[in-house]
Amino acid sequence: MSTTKPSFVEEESSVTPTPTKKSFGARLAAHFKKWWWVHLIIFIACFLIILLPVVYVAYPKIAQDAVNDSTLDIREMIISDPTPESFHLEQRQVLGSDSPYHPKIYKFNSAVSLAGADPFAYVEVPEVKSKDGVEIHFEQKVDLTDASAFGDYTTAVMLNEEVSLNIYGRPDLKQGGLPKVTVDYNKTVVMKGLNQLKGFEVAEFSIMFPPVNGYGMNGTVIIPNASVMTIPMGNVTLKLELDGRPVGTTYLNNLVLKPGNNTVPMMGKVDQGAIITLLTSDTNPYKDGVLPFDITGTATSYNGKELPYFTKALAAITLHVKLDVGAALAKAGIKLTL
Ligand SMILES: *[C@@H]1O[C@H](CO)[C@@H](O)[C@H](O)[C@H]1NC(C)=O
Ligand SMILES: *[C@@H]1O[C@H](CO)[C@@H](O)[C@H](O)[C@H]1NC(C)=O
Ligand SMILES: *[C@@H]1O[C@H](CO)[C@@H](O)[C@H](O)[C@H]1NC(C)=O
Ligand SMILES: *[C@@H]1O[C@H](CO)[C@@H](O)[C@H](O)[C@H]1NC(C)=O
Ligand SMILES: *[C@@H]1O[C@H](CO)[C@@H](O)[C@H](O)[C@H]1NC(C)=O
Ligand SMILES: CC(=O)N[C@H]1CO[C@H](CO)[C@@H](O)[C@@H]1O
Repeated sequence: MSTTKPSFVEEESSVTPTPTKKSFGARLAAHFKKWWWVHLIIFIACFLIILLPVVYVAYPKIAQDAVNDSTLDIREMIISDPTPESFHLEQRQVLGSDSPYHPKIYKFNSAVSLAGADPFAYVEVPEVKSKDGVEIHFEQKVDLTDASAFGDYTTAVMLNEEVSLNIYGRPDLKQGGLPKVTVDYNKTVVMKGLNQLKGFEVAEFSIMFPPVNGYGMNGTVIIPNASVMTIPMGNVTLKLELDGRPVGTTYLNNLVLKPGNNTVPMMGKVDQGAIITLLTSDTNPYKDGVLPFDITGTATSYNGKELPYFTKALAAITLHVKLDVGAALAKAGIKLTL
């Protein structure tokens, strides 16, 4: 065959098979020459039969498995500029994955909800290369699609030590040269809540007698925030009760709860007459001058607008503090004989 001229071979295979006996190799070559397209089709078919299930069945399943097994750890969630219908959100989260694949997850719209409840907003998660430890940081304006569901979420955050936040979406994912597949992203992230502001205390307080601009009390409160959330509560109004009877109102202005202990100035309008009358009455049960107050949030306002979802959360808890009113009155120049 190596000695035959190409022009002759061409003629031989297309016109008349020569009776001359040829070597096995030559016959094989001739066979392929003639039937190459059949072999090509068989080869492609085999290739596809093996490849297609890998690409269209196994690969999406592997991709989905990897997404299912990945974890999400929200490290920082900063809410700012709240209005009754929206807020600005800055979030920092870290992806955990022990998958050997590092697909690209395209940006996707995710529904965010208190686990098991209806979504309260949609958040766009940016494109990320899925790799263990990769940080996802984004900032955006979030419109509340269900402000009442958000109120349920903020209330759950206020009441509980831990809160489950669900993030659901259907991102496209791409691994190397393989085609894009759409996967289900359904993660429930457990976050620390405010745990009823456990550890709340009045660090110091003074009584102004007579009241200054209507305020008869001021002081400093410490509000612990065990969560990773920064929450702008705005101007907070709290009612003060003694033995179930209202005795005043306190105000925490421009309150922003940050992770850690928040030291916040407090002003109060207190019914000083009623308190002094109680302390000096024969039936005064608080001989040491220390009064147990109950504090409950009644309103939050930000830029003049009521924020129902924060008010609801604040109204869900009652804080108990014991204040040495006798000593504070003495400091203000009022000596009572208890
Ligand atoms: C991924 O998790 C969902 C439930 O969240 C489950 O329905 C699905 O079968 C899982 N997929 C794979 C490939 O494991
Ligand atoms: C996400 O997973 C949870 C728990 O497996 C399930 O109850 C919920 O229906 C899923 N969400 C969606 C939108 O499929
Ligand atoms: C409270 O008011 C008094 C008198 O005006 C002032 O001396 C004191 O510094 C104030 N305390 C706080 C914590 O603001
Ligand atoms: C917050 O205050 C509490 C009680 O005063 C204290 O035990 C805790 O260590 C403080 N936490 C931080 C982060 O400063
Ligand atoms: C709180 O009230 C003060 C005084 O009315 C106002 O200047 C301030 O802007 C309010 N803060 C917020 C966050 O709305
Ligand atoms: C009192 C309390 O729970 N403080 C926590 C507030 O948040 C910071 C940061 O998340 C924690 O380190 C504190 O322990």
